[in-house]
Amino acid sequence: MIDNQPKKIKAYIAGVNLNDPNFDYYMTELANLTEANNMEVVGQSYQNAESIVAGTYFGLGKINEIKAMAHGLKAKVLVLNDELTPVQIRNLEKLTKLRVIDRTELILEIFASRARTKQAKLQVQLARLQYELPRLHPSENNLDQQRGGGYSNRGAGESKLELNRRTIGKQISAIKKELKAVASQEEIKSARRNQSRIPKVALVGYTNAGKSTTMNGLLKEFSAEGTNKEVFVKNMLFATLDTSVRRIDLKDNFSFILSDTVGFISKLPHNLVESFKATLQETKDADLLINVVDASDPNMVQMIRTTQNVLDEIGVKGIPMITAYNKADKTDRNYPQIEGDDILYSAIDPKSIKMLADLITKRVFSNYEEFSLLLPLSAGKELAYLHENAQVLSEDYEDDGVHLKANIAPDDQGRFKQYLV
Ligand SMILES: Nc1nc2c(ncn2[C@@H]2O[C@H](COP(=O)(O)OP(=O)(O)OP(=O)(O)O)[C@@H](O)[C@H]2O)c(=O)[nH]1
Ligand SMILES: [Mg+2]
Repeated sequence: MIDNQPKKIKAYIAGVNLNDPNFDYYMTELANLTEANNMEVVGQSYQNAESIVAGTYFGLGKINEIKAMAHGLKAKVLVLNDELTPVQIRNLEKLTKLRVIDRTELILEIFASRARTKQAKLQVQLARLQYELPRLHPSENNLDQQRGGGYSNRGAGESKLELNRRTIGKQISAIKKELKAVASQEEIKSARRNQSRIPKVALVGYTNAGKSTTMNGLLKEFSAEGTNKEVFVKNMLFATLDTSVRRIDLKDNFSFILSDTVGFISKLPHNLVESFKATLQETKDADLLINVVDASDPNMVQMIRTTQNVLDEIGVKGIPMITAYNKADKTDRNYPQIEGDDILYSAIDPKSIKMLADLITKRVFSNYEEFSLLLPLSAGKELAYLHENAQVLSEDYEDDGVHLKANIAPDDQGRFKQYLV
């Protein structure tokens, strides 16, 4: 059989451990990220140290060791666990004769290869340019030739550098402008959603945990549009880079708005988080977060911590949260089951999805209260509002008006005071 697959570039991964208890976990993530970027991890090593060596990241002895190991394993690329300074990258490339990629560039490359929509593409491009800007160097002749090479005399190099900086600067402001235009359309849509009382629930969590699968499960069970509105699911890191928003109609007239968004990983580059602000807005506006966790992953606890750290970084505070332990079918535990405020479930199991929906209902509508109302027949607008924004339990048209029983959100209760019976 002829193997048509292009050969994967071999990569050696390495990092400096500054006595960090999570170091091994970060290296596992780094290996997964490297594979996600279509490279093959052929070996790895690390150095324990009190501090990073300013000019070269590792000490010289370690660099020589890595060079020998990596070349022995036919690696072409050295992937490092932290964001490095431009000087460190350049020096390491000279000393190891390998292409050096730091963690930030690796994540940016994966995002770039996954971006499909205009907004995602612009956001990734913006983060990339912002990463590159301080990394331009006088020895570089043009933007395509980012590193190494170039023996131009200093004066000429510097003016070229200024030109490159200006070009990138201009590109950055052009992209920001375009993003603003895209974002303002999104804002109009989200403002409309925010006006309505329908609760907003956001799926969040570590990448590949099963957020999109959970959304599809809920759509299948509870949406009139059903499978037409399904979102993209794949067993890979960062399958989702956009936010999808869907309406879920539960039984008994309960509805909520559900959003699915980009997944998280440790040490997400700050630039990337910044440029994905618009995408993450839906999470900040939510009434309830569902933190989807892969319960079959041995690093589950660190993944939960990672999600919490990213939520802190994007400024999501004080929103109630359900922790949803997914992929229970890959564990030996009984599911679905409610565990305190949380749930153990499988997103591909209808019974699990129904239990998750019940839990969401309980949490989201817990502060709703039941009222008996009598509305005059002329109050058509108020009636329509109740149907849209409250849970109408019963409705009888009689001579004196419309007799209603409804569960009403706290913010709406004042509005219907005059109709109480
Ligand atoms: N066995 C099993 N597989 C699941 C379950 N839920 C999701 N998966 C699989 O896990 C992989 C990732 O699922 P997604 O729903 O794309 O995960 P995500 O959290 O949206 O991931 P990103 O968008 O990449 O951050 C896919 O291959 C799914 O089929 C589950 O309950 N059981
Ligand atoms: Mg997804």
